[in-house]
Amino acid sequence: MPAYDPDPKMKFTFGLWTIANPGRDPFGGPTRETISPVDVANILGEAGAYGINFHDNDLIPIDASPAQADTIKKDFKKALKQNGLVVPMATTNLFSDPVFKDGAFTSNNAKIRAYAIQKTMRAMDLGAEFGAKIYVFWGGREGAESDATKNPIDAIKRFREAINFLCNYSIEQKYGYKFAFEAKPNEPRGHIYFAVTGSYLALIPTLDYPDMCGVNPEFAHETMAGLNFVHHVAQALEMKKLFHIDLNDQEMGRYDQDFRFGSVSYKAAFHLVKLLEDYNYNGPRHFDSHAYRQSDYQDVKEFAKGSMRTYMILKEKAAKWNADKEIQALRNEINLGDPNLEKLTKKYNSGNAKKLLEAPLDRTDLANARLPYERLDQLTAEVILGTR
Ligand code: GCO
Ligand code: MN
Ligand code: MN
Repeated sequence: MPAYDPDPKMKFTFGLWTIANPGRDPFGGPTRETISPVDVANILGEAGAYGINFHDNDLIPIDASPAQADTIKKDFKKALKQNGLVVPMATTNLFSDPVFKDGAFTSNNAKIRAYAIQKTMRAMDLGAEFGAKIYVFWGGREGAESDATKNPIDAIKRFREAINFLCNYSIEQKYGYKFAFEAKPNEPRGHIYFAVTGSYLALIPTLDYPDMCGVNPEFAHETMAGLNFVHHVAQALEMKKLFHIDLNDQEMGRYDQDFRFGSVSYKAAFHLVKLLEDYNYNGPRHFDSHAYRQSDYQDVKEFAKGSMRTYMILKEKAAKWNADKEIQALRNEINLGDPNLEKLTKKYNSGNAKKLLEAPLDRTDLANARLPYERLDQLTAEVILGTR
């Protein structure tokens, strides 16, 4: 029986904000006591994680004095070292403070937009101090409840301008950051701009430094909107734009639940892990999820261990699926090649077009090809359920 221990090569990370989440929700206050960044490092060290990510204010409270900030940083660095943890990603809190109530980079107020950029520059300095190489942008407050309040075209232009500015800052400071944009359809705003991962994939080629920029899709976010998360990740992977990923779980059509990875949709989680492993994704696998509000910190540690363990189990299942003779035979049966036709359609030229128009393709005949998808899906289910 394999141990399913977290493999450092998987780069399993958690957020300071996730492990230290005290169980607050919109209807009730904290159910767990407040813990420090050092406590989080100790929990994650014991759980066997690879790293910790943070927003600027997860580590340094927004109103901390420079002396307090120094002490916090010193203590946290020590705890990271003791627990063998790294900080691969950093980000900015551009959503909690009332100043961002109507957006940060897309605010209607030029001073607030400038403040958001300034706060991000400082947060980038902080991340770099801890060795972070990925910088996440989640525009939690970039949106609107009423389109009477903000021009959505201006919002796109303002967002682009801020990112171009910050790319230049990173380059000038030699931070070597890769930027990763995280989409979400709504919550906390009624509507958030750049609602799905594909929105950012479309924005990136319009930026000044498209090579520096990619995406950080989150399982819960496309799923909330009833979309297929795996397909969004596939598009990012195919475009070589998957710089980071937020793993969690979510029921469709609900609020942003941020459940433990693999706790709801085993099948979607399986296909996601299989996609990441088949295509050798080698960025961090970040769990952006929260333990149940009922849990104490001992149970939060179980939540962290469980997230990584489920990934390792599904990784093994994906390898089983790939090695399964019957599954592979079915895959060969349904993927019908035709070297001559494929050569014709690979590249357009008038000769190929003429040949294609003349090709004898009988639709009634073609429709008769067998597609035993019930069998294939059942075999997939059995691999996941452990009977194969
Ligand atoms: C959410 C978001 C956030 C971001 C985080 C990093 O669940 O609403 O995913 O957790 O990922 O703020 O930018
Ligand atoms: Mn989320
Ligand atoms: Mn997230």
